[in-house]
Amino acid sequence: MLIFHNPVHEKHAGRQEMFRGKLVPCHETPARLEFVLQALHQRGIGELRAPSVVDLDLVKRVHTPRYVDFLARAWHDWIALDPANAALDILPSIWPVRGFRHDIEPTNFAARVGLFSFDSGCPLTAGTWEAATAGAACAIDAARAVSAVGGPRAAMALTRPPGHHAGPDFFGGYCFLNNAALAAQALRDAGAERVAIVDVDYHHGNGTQSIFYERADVLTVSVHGDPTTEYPFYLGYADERGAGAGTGCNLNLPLPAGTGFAAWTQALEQGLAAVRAFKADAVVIALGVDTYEGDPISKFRLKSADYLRVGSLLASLGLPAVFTMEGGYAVADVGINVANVLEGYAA
Ligand code: Q9C
Ligand code: ZN
Repeated sequence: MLIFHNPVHEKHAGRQEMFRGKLVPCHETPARLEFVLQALHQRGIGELRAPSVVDLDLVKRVHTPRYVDFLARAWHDWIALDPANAALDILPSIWPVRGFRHDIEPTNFAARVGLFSFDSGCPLTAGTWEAATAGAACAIDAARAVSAVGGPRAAMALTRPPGHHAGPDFFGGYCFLNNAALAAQALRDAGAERVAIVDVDYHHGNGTQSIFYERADVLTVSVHGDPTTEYPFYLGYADERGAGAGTGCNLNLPLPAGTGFAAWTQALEQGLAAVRAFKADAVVIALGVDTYEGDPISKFRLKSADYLRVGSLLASLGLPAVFTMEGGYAVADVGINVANVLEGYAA
């Protein structure tokens, strides 16, 4: 598999996230990706490639231009408030909930951060823009590679920060730019008429769902922890089927906390059947391995060996595929679990 890895991912390194009234160390750390690179190297899986320069025009068709402009300038604006802010990360503290205006972009910095975010667990840091745009480039390059005549059948964007919680105009859930959505759009632009996104991260891919909710050309499928009890709580229910032209083009398969591999596999098979029925020309896999039994913030019970089977199930679609790296926080085991998916996929 061709693997576009983000060579500047470590420039995004959040220090702390809000949890139960105090700031705690971030779960989404640079070490996660280093463990994946190490496992792939050890097992001789994949061919590594650095990304090209990001296509910002494409990014601004998936996200709103004003959100992209906000992200690009956020750190500069933060330092302009007070040079001492360089020692701190940006965390939102105020949000425009129901009834507030979203059409006006305030000049106040905290107000702008809140307008473009949805939780206080996702620090924006000095290197976030550089890392997120290089990751977006990995996703776009992976999509263009599998679309090229004579290109590989599958490619991966091995990057962080992850992307699937980032919506049209907001960050959150450790995500800033939606790499899976960017890959899907790049596949569409390269000629695929219908693209499916299969999100196997533990958490519902709310950002991806929102980006494509009213579109008939991209099917979004997500297997995830029931939002009644699991993050992101406010989206990801089974009755969300898409809207307008996109009605019927979103499938949520929520499962209760505690779900093991047998029941999880049944849900995935249902999702893959929907992809087949949609007659997708290409697929994007939003690959989170926080479904792992050892994950510190998630509650499914997949074992490392199960990920080999996850890979072979995904391969059974027989479609050109782009993988994006999403969650997985049992840091030392993220590498083996991702490598198992790719090995199972290749076999
Ligand atoms: N104390 C992804 O997996 N907060 N994002 C959890 C735990 C948000 C996960 C709080 C979890 C987001 C890409
Ligand atoms: Zn997750």
